[in-house]
Amino acid sequence: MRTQVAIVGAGPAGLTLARLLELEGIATVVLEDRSRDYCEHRIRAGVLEQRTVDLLRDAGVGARMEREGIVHGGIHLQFERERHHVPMYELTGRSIVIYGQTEVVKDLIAARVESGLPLHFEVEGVSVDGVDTDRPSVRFRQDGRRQELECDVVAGCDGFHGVCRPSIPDGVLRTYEREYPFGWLGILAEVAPSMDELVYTHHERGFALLSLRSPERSRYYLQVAPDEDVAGWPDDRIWEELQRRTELDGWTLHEGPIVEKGVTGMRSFVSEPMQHGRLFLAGDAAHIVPPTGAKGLNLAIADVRVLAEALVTFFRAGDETLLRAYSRECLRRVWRAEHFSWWMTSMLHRLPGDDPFDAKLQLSQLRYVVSSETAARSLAENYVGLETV
Ligand code: FAS
Ligand code: PHB
Repeated sequence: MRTQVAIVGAGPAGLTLARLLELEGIATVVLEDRSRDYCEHRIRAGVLEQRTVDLLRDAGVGARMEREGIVHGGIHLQFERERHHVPMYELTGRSIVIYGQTEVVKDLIAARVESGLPLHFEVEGVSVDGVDTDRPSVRFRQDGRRQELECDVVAGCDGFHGVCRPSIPDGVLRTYEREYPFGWLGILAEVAPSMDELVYTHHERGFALLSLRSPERSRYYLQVAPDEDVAGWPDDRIWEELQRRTELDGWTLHEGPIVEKGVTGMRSFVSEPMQHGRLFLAGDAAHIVPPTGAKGLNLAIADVRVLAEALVTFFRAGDETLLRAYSRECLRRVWRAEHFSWWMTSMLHRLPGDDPFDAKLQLSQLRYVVSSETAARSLAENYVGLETV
């Protein structure tokens, strides 16, 4: 087998890169170790920046997103039993769109299948070789048969636990990491959302987030211990805790059947550089952010926007200038998102030790954000996504 770009991973990064290169006539093969059903139903992100929405629409995969996506012009911050609106559209001229990552992945897979281009699910034993040469290759097994995919470039879009980053020789990468002493218990409930826009809540019992997936389906989160056992959280306990953390005079949190629940840990992580020889890392394969800033998915798309442009120049004109600058170009945006995600996380979560000084600082920061247009605009422009960084 031979192609121009071997893409490892069929998440948002890999599938979007495949689509962008398809539109430029560059040959790709996508290799994914899980099933199509798994990829299309793994519940993750829910917030798309305007830049992401524009890219997906311009790439011809945004029709259903335009129909079903829900446009929001702001978010709410709640603390000390007060709920304050941050009018992001008013402050920045940009909105966000609520459209689940599962739906983005379904749309991208459907487009790939419709184009009839190679997308192999349930491959096994993927390994990357020869990235220090100009003829790298990816080995894998499918249906028990060993295969070797020769290519010019490998795109490592295989997430935090993938094989591409570890295939870079020791001593090349510098990593930066912070694990948080808490995680999120997320639920998907068959009940209409009880709020018009997302509500981020600071509470002495812990953080809570009220989000949604559609007018009929709510997506809510509770701060829990990083190793919390979801078995200890029957539905009535989840609703009781959500009620306590988000209570507000004159407002009701409506309950309904919980159809999915799970606990996810939180970390900040960056691996530099995001490239080595003919291997280029994109998305969670290179960096992780705590989901408080709703950046993970958007950052993955931002990476492959840069990578696609660099690969087009390389294959069209044999010019490697943009490819050599790929990591430097991406890392400015990555670190801006890392800082913003850390800042939102530190401001809103109950910190270990319950130091009253920490809580006072958090409340002062929140009060400042909702009372100063300058502070609110700073939060808003980071949240909706910066055009330039
Ligand atoms: P992904 O991890 O999505 O995709 C990588 C793909 O590579 C996967 O399909 C995987 O199966 C495949 N793969 C891995 N190893 C492979 C191998 N050896 N061979 C072939 N394929 C391989 N972000 C937000 O903005 N908001 C959120 O609320 C949010 N919640 C999250 C919850 C969880 C549990 C997790 C893990 C992440 C969450 N994120 C959230 C972040 C998430 O949305 C990521 O940023 C986003 O999926 C990044 O996309 P990719 O880089 O494509 O990586
Ligand atoms: C979600 O809807 O899943 C979501 C929204 C905002 C976040 C994180 C997750 O910051």
